[in-house]
Amino acid sequence: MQNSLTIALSKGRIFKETLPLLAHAGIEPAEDPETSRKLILSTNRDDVRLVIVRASDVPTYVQYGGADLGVAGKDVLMEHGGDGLYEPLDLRIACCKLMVAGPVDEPPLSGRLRIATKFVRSTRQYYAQQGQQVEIIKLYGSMELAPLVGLADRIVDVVDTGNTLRANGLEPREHIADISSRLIVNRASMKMKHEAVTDFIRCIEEAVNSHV
Ligand code: PRT
Ligand code: MG
Repeated sequence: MQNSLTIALSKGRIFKETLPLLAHAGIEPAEDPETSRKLILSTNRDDVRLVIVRASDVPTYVQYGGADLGVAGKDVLMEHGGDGLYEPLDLRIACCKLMVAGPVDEPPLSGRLRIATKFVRSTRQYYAQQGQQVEIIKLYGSMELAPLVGLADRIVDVVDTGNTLRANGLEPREHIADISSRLIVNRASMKMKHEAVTDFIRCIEEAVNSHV
C-alpha cells in the first residue's frame, strides 16, 4: 500500500474530462463508471485504483484519507473549505462560472433579498463582501425553480452555457467566480507516499500543459 494510489472521482463530466489526463499519465480504468455499478475501479496499473463518489463528497474522501488524491470543482472546494487538503494543480477542465441569476422579468424588489443556493458558504461570503444583507435558503438541486415559485428572489448556481437559466426565464446577473476542477491531495499522503504522489502530479501537470 505504501506507494499505491487511490484517486477519488465523480461520474459524469469530471470523470469524462479527467480520463484524457489519466491516459496521458498511462492510467486506464478497467471499467466505465457510467455502466458499471462498482464503486472501486481497478486500472491497467496495479498501484492505481479509482473510487467513484458524489462530486460534493470528493474533498471529504481526500481529507480523511479515503483517497490519496481527487478531482473536484472549485465550487465544491470553496464550500468544503479545504481542511486537510493540498490543491496543487488547476486541471482547467469542467469550466463554468459561479453566478447570481434572477428572473428576466423581475418585479420590483423590496426588503432583504432571498437567495436560494446549494453554495451557502460562497454566497454568504460574496454578499458579505458586497456589504449586502441577504437571506440564504439552502437547496440541494433544481435551484432554477425557486424564483419561479416565489421561494427566492435570486439564485446562486454554476452556469456553463446559460441554457438552463434561459429555459427557466432566468438570466445571469452577477459574476462571483470562475470555476474549474482542481487536483487535490491528502496532506498525509503527500508525506507518506511522497514519491508516488509527486510523480503522479508531475504527469498530470504535463498532460494539462499539453492541452490533451
Ligand atoms: O450531481 P451531483 O449532485 O452529484 O453533483 P454535481 O451536480 O455537483 O456534479 P456534476 O458532475 O454535475 O458537476 C461536477 C462539477 O462540474 C461541478 O462541481 C462544477 O465544478 C463543474 N461544472 C461545470 C458544472 C457545470 N459546468 C454545469 N453546467 N456543474 C454543474 N452544471 C449544471 C448547472 O448548474 C446547470 O444546472 O449543469 C446545468 C446546465 O448548465 P448550463 O448553463 O450549460 O445550462
Ligand atoms: Mg449534477
